[in-house]
Amino acid sequence: MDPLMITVAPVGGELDREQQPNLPFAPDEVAEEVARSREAGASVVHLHVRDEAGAPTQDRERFAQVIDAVRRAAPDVVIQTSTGGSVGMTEDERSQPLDLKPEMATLTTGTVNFGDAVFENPLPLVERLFLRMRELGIQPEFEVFDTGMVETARRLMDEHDPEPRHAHFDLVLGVPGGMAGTPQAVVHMASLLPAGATWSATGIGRAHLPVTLTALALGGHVRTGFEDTIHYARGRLAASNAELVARVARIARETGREIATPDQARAITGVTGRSG
Ligand code: KMH
Ligand code: ZN
Repeated sequence: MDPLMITVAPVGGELDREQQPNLPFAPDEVAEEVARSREAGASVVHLHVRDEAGAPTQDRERFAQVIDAVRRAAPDVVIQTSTGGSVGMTEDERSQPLDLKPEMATLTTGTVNFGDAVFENPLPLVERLFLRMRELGIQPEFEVFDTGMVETARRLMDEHDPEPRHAHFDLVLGVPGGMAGTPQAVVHMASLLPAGATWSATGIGRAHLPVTLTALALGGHVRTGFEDTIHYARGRLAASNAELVARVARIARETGREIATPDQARAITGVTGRSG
């Protein structure tokens, strides 16, 4: 089994401080959460950013500030920027952080209901984001919320990659409107991935632990953090992102699984070089 890659998603694009008072907004706050998560075992950070008022933004300059701060606080962590942003953002808004050439970026390969909203990812938009990532040497993490999104990722690679390339997926399960966050759903999704692909899993809200534990049992990787769950346990908010990361690392070590370093995470996911 590969060592366990833990991705921390410390900010998210949808939450506010009424839901989670410790949500980091300012660049230094985000950087501190990433550094503590890195110490606790995270090797990758999935980044969203907020403006001065704490509102979600995909602004390029704001991303540059946050990435700078993260680089100072946790120099070796793999930085993965979001292209999903928040529901309702335009393609132009969402694609801005790609200009900074992060090592990785997320790419959701289809549209999904997202609570009462719709996370819109029409195929032409997905294809444009994919091609831009290929052009800039950014490794996509395919965020798949249902089985059709796996097929679309496969099709994009088949159509556009002259040579087979490594594919890395994140199974995002438990979003209201998407696939259920059950062990059975993790097993089924993992069974559909292209041969040789690597994957992590993200359980949203109350699906967090069932999805996390199933991913660990199957030898997959794990994402955690406030974006995915604001709670540590039922009725108890998580104190920090690092607390959530530390729990995953602890369970993994208890079961004999090593924790990946950032360079091991680069090798696992097919990141080819540090550029961002
Ligand atoms: N905020 C969600 C609608 C991503 O970062 O690529 C989209 C999301 C996925 O968080
Ligand atoms: Zn995200």
